[in-house]
Amino acid sequence: MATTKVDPKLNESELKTKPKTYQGLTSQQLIDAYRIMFTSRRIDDREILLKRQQKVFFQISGAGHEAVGVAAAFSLKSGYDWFYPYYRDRALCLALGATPLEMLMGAVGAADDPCSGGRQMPSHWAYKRLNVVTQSSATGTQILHAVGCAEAGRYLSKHPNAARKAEGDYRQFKDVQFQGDEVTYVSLGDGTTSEGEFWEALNSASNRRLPVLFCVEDNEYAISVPVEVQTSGGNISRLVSGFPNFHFEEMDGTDPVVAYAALKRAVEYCRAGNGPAFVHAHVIRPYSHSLSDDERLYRPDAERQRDAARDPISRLQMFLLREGILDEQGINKIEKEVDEEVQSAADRALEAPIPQPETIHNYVYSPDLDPTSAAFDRPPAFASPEAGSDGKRSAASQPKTMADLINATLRDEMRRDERVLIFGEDVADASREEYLKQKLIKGKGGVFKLTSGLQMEFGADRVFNTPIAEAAIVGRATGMAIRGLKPVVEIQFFDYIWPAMMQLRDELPTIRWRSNNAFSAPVVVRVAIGGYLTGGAIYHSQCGESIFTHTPGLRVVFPSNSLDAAGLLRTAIRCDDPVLFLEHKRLYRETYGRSPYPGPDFMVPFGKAKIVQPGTDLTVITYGAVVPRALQAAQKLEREQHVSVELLDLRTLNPFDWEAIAASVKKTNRALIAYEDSLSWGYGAEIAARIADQLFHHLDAPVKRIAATDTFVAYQPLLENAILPQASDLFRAMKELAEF
Ligand SMILES: Cc1ncc(C[n+]2csc(CCOP(=O)(O)OP(=O)(O)O)c2C)c(N)n1
Ligand SMILES: [Mg+2]
Repeated sequence: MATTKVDPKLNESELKTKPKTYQGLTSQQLIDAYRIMFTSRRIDDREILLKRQQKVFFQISGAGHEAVGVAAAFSLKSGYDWFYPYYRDRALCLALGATPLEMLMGAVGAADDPCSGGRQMPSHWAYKRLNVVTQSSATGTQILHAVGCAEAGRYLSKHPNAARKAEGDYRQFKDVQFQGDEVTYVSLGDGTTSEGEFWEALNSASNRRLPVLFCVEDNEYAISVPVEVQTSGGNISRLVSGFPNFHFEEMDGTDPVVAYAALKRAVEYCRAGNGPAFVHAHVIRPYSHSLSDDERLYRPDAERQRDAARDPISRLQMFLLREGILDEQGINKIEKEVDEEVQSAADRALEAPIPQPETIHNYVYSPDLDPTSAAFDRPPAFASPEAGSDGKRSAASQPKTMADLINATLRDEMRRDERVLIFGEDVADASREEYLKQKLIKGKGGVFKLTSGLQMEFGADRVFNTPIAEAAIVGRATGMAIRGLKPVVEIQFFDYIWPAMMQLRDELPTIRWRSNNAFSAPVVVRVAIGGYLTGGAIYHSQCGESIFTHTPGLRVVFPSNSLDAAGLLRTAIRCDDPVLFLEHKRLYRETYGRSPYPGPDFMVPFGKAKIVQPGTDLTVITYGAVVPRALQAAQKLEREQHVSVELLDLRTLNPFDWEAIAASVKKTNRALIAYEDSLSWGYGAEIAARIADQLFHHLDAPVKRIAATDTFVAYQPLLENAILPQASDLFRAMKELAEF
């Protein structure tokens, strides 16, 4: 282990008074380090015992990773810096201030487990008071959150007013704190460096010079797969060495003194604002991957013994003895105290109350702010249509497209709330701002121009382009929202949302539930969706909303007209839940459903359908671009057959307005669900099932669905027409149902 060289200029008396340090660590800190590392190992051992006794249900150990964890905690500031540790970081969390009791409460799944209240596996750390942020089991997703976290810290330093609390929207429930020189720590294993999100995170942190400290804890295995299979050439440091603006360290992570020296340099670099740091710590994994794994199946004894010789606990013990910092008695005393503490923590954890089954629904959504409530029901305030002195109607009173009103709503909300940020692909007016300043160009502002002019008004801090990296767009937004910002990000086409699927399924909607309400991430994700474009073809026409309505925790909105788009987008931005805001491309500039500007406070609550047309003979339940087509069909049916159709536009898909559906079906006794996505397993299936289940006695006919064919959407317009539901298809289906 490394020791500090004595400064030759010190005279003898100074030498006597100046205590010896080890790369800046005092003897006392090394004793503390030993206590923490030993505690960490003992908790692992205790959990393993409890697992064998079937008193805990899973175990993931931090064994072999203790030294680097303690070194990281000693070089950073608990509750000041931000931490995205992975599951092996038990020692880091103990060193930051988590207690053995808290950890063992996680192992037994106790109600008071601060990480998740018994919802997540043990070792999924989350300690709000320490700025340790909730993590999932998905390898690598946390790295993008860490980037977003660092971006939030920087943004708040430049826009301190954004941190102010405000009444009446999500800000009331979202405390913001930041330090000018905070560092964000994120750790991961060697195998996790193979994830694309790791590279997306490095690229953004590098390019934006963010104070993120990436710590790779390389134990040479990812379950059974050795590092040379994961990483070309077997060394991740070599692969990342070309990223600009980084500080790099590679060291023996089983030696706390060596690890501390490296981490201290890395932290100093980040804290000074120079950019990110990459610390590559070589560690060992003396226990198998988890208790579900037996490493003897793929690692020979000799290799395991080689690792054991580097065990950080015994190495530090030897070091303390050799340096005369502790004698055997001192070591024994610490170990005895730790054993007693862990024993008593285990006893207490085993007696701790477990969560009640009826609490399972808590915190899927915000308990504080209900977007279906009257607080989100605000009438429009249209400008007076009276002619001005020039005889023309005022511009604001002219009917506006959905594109216009979405743009206006974004502008209003950015003016009102400095926490709102917009980013995505092509959303800025121009990344090369000087062109705008010199008035050489007009600016783009989105491939559909929905964000046009926003960068010019609010600056590149608040509206900016990102790399083509959808996971990074959603992952960074999640990290920012956890810190209290309100990212309103754009996915350019629904067809390209899939790289972000892990973030949209396993992260964003789970943050609140899995942390038992300790953290939340109310991001708005705007997505251009849908077909009927004539030429959009398979990769510019997809729907697929039911995949997201099938995800608890995510609000899904799908407006059919300008006014609803404005009112629902405002609700999405002001509410306290993550929202997927689906904007139909075909409707962006449609003549149907235009509306004058409804003012800066107009809101439509979620979960309230609109009766587009009242009727008595059958109910059509639909949304999005099928609404105008269904209306056309219904009007024709009324004209030609005198069939009176009640047309419901759901407007929001999760939550959806079951009361409106039930009231209508009870009146008409016939239901048709019409949607643009392919038929099978689509959004209509759930509604049809509920009607069959709960309204069976009110039905005079089978519940019908009309939707796209179970194919993709083709380019040739004749094929597209055959694939997507047309007004003529809707007419036929309504007529058949009415005649049943
Ligand atoms: C995205 C994802 N894929 C697969 C898994 C299953 N899994 C859990 S841990 C792990 C290995 C991780 O290895 P490494 O990053 O080296 O960390 P270590 O466990 O060795 O510390 C795998 C494949 C997962 N949790 N997430
Ligand atoms: Mg590993």
